[in-house]
Amino acid sequence: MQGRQEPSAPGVFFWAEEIGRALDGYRGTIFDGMRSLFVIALAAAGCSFDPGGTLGGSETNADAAQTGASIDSGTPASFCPDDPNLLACFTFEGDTDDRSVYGNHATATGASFDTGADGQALRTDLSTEVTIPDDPSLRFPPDGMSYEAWIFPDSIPDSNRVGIVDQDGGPSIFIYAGGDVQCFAGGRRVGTGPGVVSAGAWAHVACTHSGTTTTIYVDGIPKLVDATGGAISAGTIGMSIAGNSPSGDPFEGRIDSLRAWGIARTQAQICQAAGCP
Ligand SMILES: [Ca+2]
Ligand SMILES: [Ca+2]
Repeated sequence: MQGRQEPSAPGVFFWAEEIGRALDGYRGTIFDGMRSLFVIALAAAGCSFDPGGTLGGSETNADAAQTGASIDSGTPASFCPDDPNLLACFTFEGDTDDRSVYGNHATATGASFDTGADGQALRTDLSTEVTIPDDPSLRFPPDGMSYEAWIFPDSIPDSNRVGIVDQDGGPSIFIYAGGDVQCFAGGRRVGTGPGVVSAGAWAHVACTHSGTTTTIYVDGIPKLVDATGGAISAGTIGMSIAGNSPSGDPFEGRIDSLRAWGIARTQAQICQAAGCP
């Protein structure tokens, strides 16, 4: 009551009645407003969880669910942590920006974006070129590297190969005839053999090299371990996504959640990225 004149007893009753009438008047407005906000919130929640969504392509979400991929509508910031060992991190949420601390953004021609394993993915065809200019921060150290990505091949080559990620003269992942995932690192090219990835389905592929040992993972499971490698040589002309660096061997399909690390990630870490149970 500070700052107000103390009312007389009848004045108090009058004042209370006035407040009561005012509240009666506001009650409906307040409840209507709350109901409107609730409806808006429900609509927003319904929209964000709509599996049909604006991205469409429910068959790919089903495929992603089968392989354990996250199918939420975005990528958490924790996917691209401020970790100096994370050399490049692409979520492909409508762009080819590198969300690592280094910001090694890719330039893309002939690329588009489509439903991904997590949010949106990069969609590529025979005309697509996605390249990252060389930068010292993009070069792997001699004793540790990892690539990991979700891929959705539209087709599997009958012969030759298609590039997933390649640092010319440095580490790469290619898909060879019949769905054979091959990794080059530490002076050696090794492969899983055919049949580990298929057309029309999401698969998580990863390659790590420790300075001696190359491991190729598919859906978080080691498919090839080779301990006869040596020091990693890093390329110096940049990196290509969905093709050979500097050109050729284009990959047709979708690529999502691509990371390059300057360390050999552990099986547990690869498995987590692959959505292993
Ligand atoms: Ca994505
Ligand atoms: Ca090359």
